[in-house]
Amino acid sequence: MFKFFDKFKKDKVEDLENEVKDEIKEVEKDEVIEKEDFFTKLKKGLSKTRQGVTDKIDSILKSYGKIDDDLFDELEEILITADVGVNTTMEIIDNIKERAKENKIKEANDIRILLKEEIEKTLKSVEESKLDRKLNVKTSPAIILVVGVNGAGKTTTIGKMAWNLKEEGKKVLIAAGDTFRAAAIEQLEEWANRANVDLIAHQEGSDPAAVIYDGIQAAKARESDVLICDTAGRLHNKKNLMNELNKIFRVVEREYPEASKEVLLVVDATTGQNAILQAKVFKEACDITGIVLTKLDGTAKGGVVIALQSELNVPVKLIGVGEGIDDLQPFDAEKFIEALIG
Ligand SMILES: Nc1nc2c(ncn2[C@@H]2O[C@H](COP(=O)(O)OP(=O)(O)OP(=O)(O)O)[C@@H](O)[C@H]2O)c(=O)[nH]1
Ligand SMILES: [Mg+2]
Repeated sequence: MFKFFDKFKKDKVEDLENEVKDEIKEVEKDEVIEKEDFFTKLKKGLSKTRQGVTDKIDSILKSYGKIDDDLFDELEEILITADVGVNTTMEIIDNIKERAKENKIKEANDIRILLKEEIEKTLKSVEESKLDRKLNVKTSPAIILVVGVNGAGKTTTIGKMAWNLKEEGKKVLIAAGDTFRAAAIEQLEEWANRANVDLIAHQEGSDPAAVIYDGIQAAKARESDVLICDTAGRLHNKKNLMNELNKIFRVVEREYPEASKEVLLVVDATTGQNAILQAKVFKEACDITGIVLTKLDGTAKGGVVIALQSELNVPVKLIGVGEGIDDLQPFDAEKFIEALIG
């Protein structure tokens, strides 16, 4: 009788152990799929730029066979069309020419590797100290101020970022600092619900700095790890924008000096060279610590990330490759080139 019971117990334990092992295998499989998905998503997100850049480069290199000046002119045109920017493009092409001469490269096809290396060099051209593209949220508390012109993708990015940080195990709070219209607050509320994080909001038309003030007090009381603040992009002129942002910054300095600070500028990749101009204006108005480049999935102008990096000396930290909550990725220069040029 006891023997039977012991065997029954042993079988049960073995069954349970096998079940756990199976579950672990499933989880490991999911992780592999997730990792693949990340890169696949990036590749898919960059497909329009790839069609505009890589495919054209491929056909030109094939059609030329040997290197000559016309080939370089055509390469130059492709990069400029992809919004790599005139100055940055010239620099890249000049370097390739020089290296091709030095290394006595004659075959057009051998240019590809030089091009890849030169783009990578440009993407990594920000100061060494700024090459860390991780968000400054390692120590708690942290505050992230999100700025940018209207329609750039600030609110959407905040939703995605809140979700990502929550997935990492952080306690996240959002402050609705864009008080320009009721719809903006509702939109943020929707994202906060989706990401399952709390939101601090006032009524439409109220003082944004007061919302941020309340957000900070709430973050302290609730012991939040990260407070993410939305701001309005719909300001009539540069002076207005600077005044409002400065007021917010003063509140943060005064009320939350212990928090690590990140000021993220959100720019829309589909606006191409305009994104660079915007970034320059904001850089004058405030101390931007990172750039988020959104809507890369909707444009053939993905080359703008290269120009942004070479002209601004501010690291691109995140990229948006779709409208879904999981469509925000950390920017990785090597993976970006791999997805773009292969
Ligand atoms: N395809 C695509 N669409 C995006 C991405 N990021 C944002 N969007 C879309 O861009 C539009 C504007 O985004 P918002 O987040 O509302 O932009 P905002 O900067 O908050 O705009 P305002 O509040 O008007 O200043 C929305 O329709 C978003 O879905 C992205 O990475 N890819
Ligand atoms: Mg918004």
